[in-house]
Amino acid sequence: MSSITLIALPPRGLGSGVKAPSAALGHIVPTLTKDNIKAVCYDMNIDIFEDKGAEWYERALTWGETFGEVESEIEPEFIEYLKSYITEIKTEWVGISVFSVNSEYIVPIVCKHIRNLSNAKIVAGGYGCNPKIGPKWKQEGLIDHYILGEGEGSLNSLILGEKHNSIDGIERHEVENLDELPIPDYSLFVRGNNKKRDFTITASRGCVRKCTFCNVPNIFPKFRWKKGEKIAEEMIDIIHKYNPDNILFSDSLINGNMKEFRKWTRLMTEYYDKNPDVRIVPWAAQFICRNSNAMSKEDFDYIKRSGCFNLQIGIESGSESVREHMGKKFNDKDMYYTLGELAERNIDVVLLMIVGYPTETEQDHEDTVTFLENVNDWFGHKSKFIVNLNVMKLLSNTHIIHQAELYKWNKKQTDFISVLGTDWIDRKDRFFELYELIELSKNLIQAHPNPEKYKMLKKYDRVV
Ligand code: B12
Ligand code: SF4
Repeated sequence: MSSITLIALPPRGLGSGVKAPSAALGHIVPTLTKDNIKAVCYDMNIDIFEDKGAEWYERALTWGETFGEVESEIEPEFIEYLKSYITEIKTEWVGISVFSVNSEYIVPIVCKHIRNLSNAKIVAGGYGCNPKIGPKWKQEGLIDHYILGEGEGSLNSLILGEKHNSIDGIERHEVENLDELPIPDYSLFVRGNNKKRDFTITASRGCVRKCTFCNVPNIFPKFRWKKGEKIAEEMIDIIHKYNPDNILFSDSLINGNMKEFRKWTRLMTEYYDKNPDVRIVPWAAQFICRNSNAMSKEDFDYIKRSGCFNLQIGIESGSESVREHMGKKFNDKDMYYTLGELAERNIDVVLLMIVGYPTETEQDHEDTVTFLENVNDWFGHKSKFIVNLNVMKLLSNTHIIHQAELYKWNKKQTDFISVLGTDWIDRKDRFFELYELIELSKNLIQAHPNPEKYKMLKKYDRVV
């Protein structure tokens, strides 16, 4: 029987990053078991957090994120920890799950440790493994193979010796029909990470929007979704198996496909109504504002009754014109309608905000200030509003970076000069705007940036 040890690398971040076991492993495992491939799983995030505590985890996070430049004294301690954490490899394969670019620094350290322990073949995958870094790791002998895109099916092919375009190539694998995927399995973590936790469900992959600043349309070119019945089935399965604290959706937008969203929120409401002994498990997800024709008040009732407690909404800016340029496709009226309906039902909202979008004028910035200063009063203090402020960054695989005729930027991608906005929106100004917003939104709960970490990263001149 073929076998693989799957390791989810840090850092994934505090909060859900250390509370919910790796969704990647949870999703890949049952497809492997279906092919009779035995899997053993490690989630380094949860385990480090439990073994070393929150403060150490956060310092290690900064060490990884800054590629060893800040908190560098953590490195020997991390290596020591790794030696006591993974002491033997009994499988013929090791799969490392590289959650994001921020895990790049950890990959060589973990791979060298595995090479010292065994002759297992190593394969890397996950969003932190891209067409540039995968071949580099392979060439350096750190890994034997890399797989781009989704691991369901592609990893089976590698282990079973079958050809697959996503192995050691440039093509990303995307599962065509999400309804054919087995129910996620979180039972194979060596440290029993399946107890008293949050669990992730993926109801769709990709996105129905194509916002100019976002890399999702490029990462997942095709929007794919599961049927409402399948989503409800997965939720009920997770509730019965693990009695989770919360269910988290990994979707870009949980209400991307309204038809299926409506279906599963109704099915879950009916399920709870019919089974009054079952605890209603709170769920959270990313969400988009829609108008009242697309989402009725009844839809909001089912959102609440199916257990929703928190929605993260990419409001991005208080200015309608900035949002329009971004391609968010909702106006102020839709936004007030959505936030109002959520407030009526006491559902908490994380406001994801971008500071210094290239077309942002001073007036646009003022609109954001007004929004953040008043949002609690406007909606009667019924929902908790949590603000997540980020400085605009130009990501490489986005629509906006290709609009060279509109924007000029210097060699540092994070510095750009807008010819559409007021005068300049350079890096310093954007930071100034960020500080101002942090100050002015003190009436709100601040999710990001964490002031202490922000100081550290500022020192390093790197912005998250
Ligand atoms: C939920 C989420 C989070 C949660 C994670 C909670 C948790 N417990 O896992 C939180 C909020 C903590 C988080 C944090 C961050 N995130 Co995030 N996150 C997501 C999100 C929305 C879903 C991830 C998920 O669960 N997907 C579902 C699972 C099933 O998919 P998966 O993990 O990608 O795994 C699949 C494949 O990647 C592959 N795969 C994975 N591992 C392996 C291993 C092998 C061997 C193989 C073959 C295949 C394989 O197969 C899996 C199954 O299909 C994605 C966007 C998205 N929609 O996917 C962004 C995303 C992964 N995050 C991203 C980023 C950048 C971050 C942060 C760095 C943000 C930041 N600046 O702080 C941090 C990371 C921590 C840090 N500070 O360093 C980027 C990564 C891009 C990149 N190229 O690196 C994404 C893609 C968002 C984006 N559009 O840019 N995130
Ligand atoms: S910002 Fe959100 S809504 Fe827009 S494309 Fe990205 S994931 Fe979709």
